[in-house]
Amino acid sequence: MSQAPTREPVYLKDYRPPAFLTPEIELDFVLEPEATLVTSRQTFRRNPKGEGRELVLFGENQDLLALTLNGAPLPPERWRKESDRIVLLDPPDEFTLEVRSRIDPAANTALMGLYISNGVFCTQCEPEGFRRITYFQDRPDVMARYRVRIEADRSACPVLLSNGNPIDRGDLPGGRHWALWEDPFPKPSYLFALVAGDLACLEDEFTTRSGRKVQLRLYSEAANIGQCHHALASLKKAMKWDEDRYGLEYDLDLFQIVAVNDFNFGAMENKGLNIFNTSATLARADTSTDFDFMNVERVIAHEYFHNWTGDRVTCRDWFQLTLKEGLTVFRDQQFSADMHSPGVKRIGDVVFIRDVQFAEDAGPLAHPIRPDRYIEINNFYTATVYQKGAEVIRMLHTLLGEETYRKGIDLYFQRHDGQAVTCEDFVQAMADASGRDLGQFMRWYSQAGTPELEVRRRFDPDRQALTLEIAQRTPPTPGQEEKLPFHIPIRMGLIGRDGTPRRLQLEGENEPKGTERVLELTEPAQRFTFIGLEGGEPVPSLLRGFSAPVKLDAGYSDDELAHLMAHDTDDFVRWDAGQRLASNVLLALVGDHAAGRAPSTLDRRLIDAFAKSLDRAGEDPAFAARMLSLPSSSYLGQQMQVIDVEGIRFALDLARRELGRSLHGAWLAAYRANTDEGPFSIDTAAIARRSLKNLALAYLAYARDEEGQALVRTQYARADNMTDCLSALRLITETGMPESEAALASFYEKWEKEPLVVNKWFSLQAMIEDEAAPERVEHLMAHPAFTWSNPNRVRALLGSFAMMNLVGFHRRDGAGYRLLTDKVLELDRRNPQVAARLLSALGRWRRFDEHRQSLMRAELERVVATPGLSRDSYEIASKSLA
Ligand code: 0A1
Ligand code: ZN
Repeated sequence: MSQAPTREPVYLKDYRPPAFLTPEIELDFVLEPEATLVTSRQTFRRNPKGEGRELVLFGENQDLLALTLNGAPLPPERWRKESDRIVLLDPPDEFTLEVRSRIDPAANTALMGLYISNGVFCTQCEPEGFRRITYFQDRPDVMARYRVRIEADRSACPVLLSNGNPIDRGDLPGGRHWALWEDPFPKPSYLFALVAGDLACLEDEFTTRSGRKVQLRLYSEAANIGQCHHALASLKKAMKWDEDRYGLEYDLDLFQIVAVNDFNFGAMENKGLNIFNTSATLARADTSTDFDFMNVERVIAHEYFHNWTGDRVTCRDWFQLTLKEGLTVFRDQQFSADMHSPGVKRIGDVVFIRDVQFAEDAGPLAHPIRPDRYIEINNFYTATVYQKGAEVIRMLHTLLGEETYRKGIDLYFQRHDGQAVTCEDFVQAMADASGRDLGQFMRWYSQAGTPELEVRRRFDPDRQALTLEIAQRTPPTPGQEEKLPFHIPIRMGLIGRDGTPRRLQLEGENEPKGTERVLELTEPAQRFTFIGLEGGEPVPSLLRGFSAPVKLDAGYSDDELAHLMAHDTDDFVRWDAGQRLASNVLLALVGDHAAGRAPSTLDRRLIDAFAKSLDRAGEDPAFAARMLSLPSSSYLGQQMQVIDVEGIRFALDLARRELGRSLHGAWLAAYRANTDEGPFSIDTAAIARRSLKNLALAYLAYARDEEGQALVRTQYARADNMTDCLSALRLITETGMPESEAALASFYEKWEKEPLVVNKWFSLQAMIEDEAAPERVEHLMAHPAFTWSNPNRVRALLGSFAMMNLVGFHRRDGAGYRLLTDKVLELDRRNPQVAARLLSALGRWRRFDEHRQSLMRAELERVVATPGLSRDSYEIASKSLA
């Protein structure tokens, strides 16, 4: 029953309250893979705030079997059916509607609504999947109490789950059984969930701070249950942390998590029944990297935190998505910082913002954290809405301070618990709690683009005064030519010539106040003069902790960068100074390459800076690993007018090789000093040592050094954990060591029964940056283990290739672009959400040279011209071309 999707945008300004409220819904499922019967019984009450006489109920991908109002069939003149909805014409003010329909979960390849993953029935309803289950208003401001009866075959589906509390269960003739669930909390339909299948369970218990016992249950296929302990332990940490840091307690007696193989995103916060991608749940030393362990902990926490920021207080409409996502990402960032190293965590988050979100903000798909229009809301689960949204909450936290921020949060829950609200409601609570005017701050919600700050400095030795003149400017984004100035917090300090922090006294102040403060920029340009600076001109340390998502140009000299790297007290600023130094050197190399000069040596300044960081590596190995990592090709590309694919490759290759060679002894020492002999440990310190050890190994391998290669070989052969094993395998293949093929083959053979490890195997090959990449990726698509039905696998192969293989994807003949487009068009018919996401790799075409531009544009035009294209892919491709 596919219907031509409408491509008309939906606008924030058109928001109207729902015509009816739905206080209660009863759902009855008779589960069969190909023909599941769904009966819904909804009570309706006219909304005093609503308008119009019609009631619109959305429904897609289902056969409508019967419709009764207050028990009687609806006469034809009282309703009409359209392709994606039914419209009741002037229904009574109060009534009960019963809808019977039939759906086909086995045919649901889009993984929205009710579908089957490896024999397990499961649901995904955010944002608009519930309408694929039954006819419903299906908008987040319609909140109902759910009562759900599930009936299924007892042997195929011994486990029957839904939100809330189990009420009753029983057996039926013919080998069937049923269960009844009730969720006491009214919720929007996007938080509904159902799971039925043959699942194993890990159980635990958490006692809340008020002494209530909460049952914790984590379900997965039996074969995976041994890899679920880390997730369960992480859940308990998250529950405790939310009590300690936010005063928020879990509110039901049962919390359930189910891991499934096939899932479009990482996980979903359905009330009391989170559904997770196995990739964000399973973790065991031999199969998972340290990154995976941290990621599981983070995602488990994120979904758990949604119980308050998302479920108890939800979004009025989908434009407000960042209300729950920005805030919940900020909360999970705070959590990870508290669990591990705050500085290193912050640097990781900044790398993501700069590599991914800044790129999004600079391209055709740029949008504010609260968009004001969309064609397909699924396309707005973006780095902007999530991660930039989190930066906006972080700025509020910086402006208000921890204590006042907490008052604002408390006030927000006091006012809005049980409601569906807007971003204004959130910021208003912060404003009221702090007494601050946050009117200008709201521009962060409506203006897209990354502000650029330029800092001019003047030191007056006679007055011992340093003046910083800071100007802000935000480049135009689609549909927003002119931007108004933002309210930007700049956390800063001044580092003296002797390396110590100066006390800060602004002109007009009577005395210095501390060594760190937050400057507030609200005008297009502002001047700040610091006085009383004995001992000469200090180096300003600006944007500490990356206090705002902006680009900052302070005109630092190389000496000043070295000074900040050595002496600043802020991890982000120290690291960023190193990144600036490295960028300067790398961009100069790209320039040389473009001018036909191909230097064979590396600027001494970079080598010296690395030598110093290596010297201090013992102080904090995880931080050192960050200091010793070069800027990414995405970050370098953003700093060029035209992204020079070959130039970036050349510069990074040369820098890695030369850093490896000239610091050989130091790398070797770092490798040895950070190799743990005893049993594997996943604690923060052990992860830190592994990160530095494997980075050292990489530089040794890049140097094509005999001794280094021998170490790589040995590590691959002996590794007792996936971090070490995969690092070695990556280096073997990346540097083209002779055993490359054999190593890949042995890895596959060893891990072919572990889908998540097989994904790593696909991804690693897709990311090898050589000319043969397009053919290799195409060849791998014919591998028996490749399948289009599993989003993780598709992302591992095609996603890694399109997003993380600069040289391969952008091969001059356009083979990479063609391959991506061919496959995305096939995938679009099966899973539009995943297809559209992959397509965004073509979106940045304007940043490349003319030859590549025309090849990329041609592929986007081919996409737009494809008959039957999904709304998801249409929106991405057409906006990319605009
Ligand atoms: N709310 C989830 C994200 C999510 C969105 C859509 C999904 O299916 C299409 C699944 C998950 C989160 O923030 O984790
Ligand atoms: Zn979320």
